[in-house]
Amino acid sequence: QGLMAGKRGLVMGVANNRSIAWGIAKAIHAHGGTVGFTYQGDALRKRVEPLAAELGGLVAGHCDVTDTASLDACFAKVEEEWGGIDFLVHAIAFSDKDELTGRYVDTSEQNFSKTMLISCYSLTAVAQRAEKLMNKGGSILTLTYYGAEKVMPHYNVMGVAKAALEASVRYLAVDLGPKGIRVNAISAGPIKTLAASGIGDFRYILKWNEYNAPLRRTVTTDEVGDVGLYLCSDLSRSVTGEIHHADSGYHVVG
Ligand code: 0WD
Repeated sequence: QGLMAGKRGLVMGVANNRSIAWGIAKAIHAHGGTVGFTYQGDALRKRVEPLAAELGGLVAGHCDVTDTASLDACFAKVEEEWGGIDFLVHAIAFSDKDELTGRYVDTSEQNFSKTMLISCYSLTAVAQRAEKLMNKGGSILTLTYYGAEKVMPHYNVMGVAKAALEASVRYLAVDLGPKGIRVNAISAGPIKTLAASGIGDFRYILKWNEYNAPLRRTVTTDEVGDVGLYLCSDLSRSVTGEIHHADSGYHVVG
């Protein structure tokens, strides 16, 4: 029973119970969907396994998107267990925190490449693999931030990577559309997660959003989870290539 009844999919990017990916996984599960999880390395395995168990989900294994073998292994596991998937959530990003402060102009080539690989290219890498498992169509969802559209203090190279990620959403939507596979992004307002704690002056950004967003508050992972539920479900069956803001409306004033 429910909006996601009979639907199965992979949620990548749960680090702990404050992760946006976890908010989305909970919402999908609450509406009858079955969720598979990947974790990055042994340290996160200890956090992700109990969370997956809480939702009766599948643990697809270790996946570091910079390691093709681990990516292939996770998708192989999912294919073996389920045959196919209906949705895939990509909630993965990384940049050296020394470069998430100060000036963008000082970005190193090495961190630029690494940030682009993990935060942007990885969506395409997972889409290639998801396409093979979405024979009945499906929904691919990623997470982006307003720093892709406007310069936000300290977001720097991550803003450039998110701009490329948003462009990737549009190109992937066109390529995969004929197969009934939709590709969208949620542009989430700032939330205090592990990844966000690497961004300089993050508390100030939260306050700024709280004072200036039309709804006069920040957003929660559960709220972003509900938007994720909509984009993964058939309710959004006519929506693809979209960057959907879930930010208390901040983007209309920021
Ligand atoms: O304010 C925020 N928190 C916002 C986050 C606002 C708007 C967008 N986002 C985005 C992030 O950029 C990211 O794409 O949402 C996505 C999820 O981020 P999150 O929920 O804020 O952060 P977190 O709970 O830390 O999850 C991100 C995870 C990693 O966690 P850590 O903190 O350990 O780096 O991405 C995963 C990892 O689990 N990750 C990787 N997964 C596979 N391979 C890799 C990798 N190489 N690198 C990071």
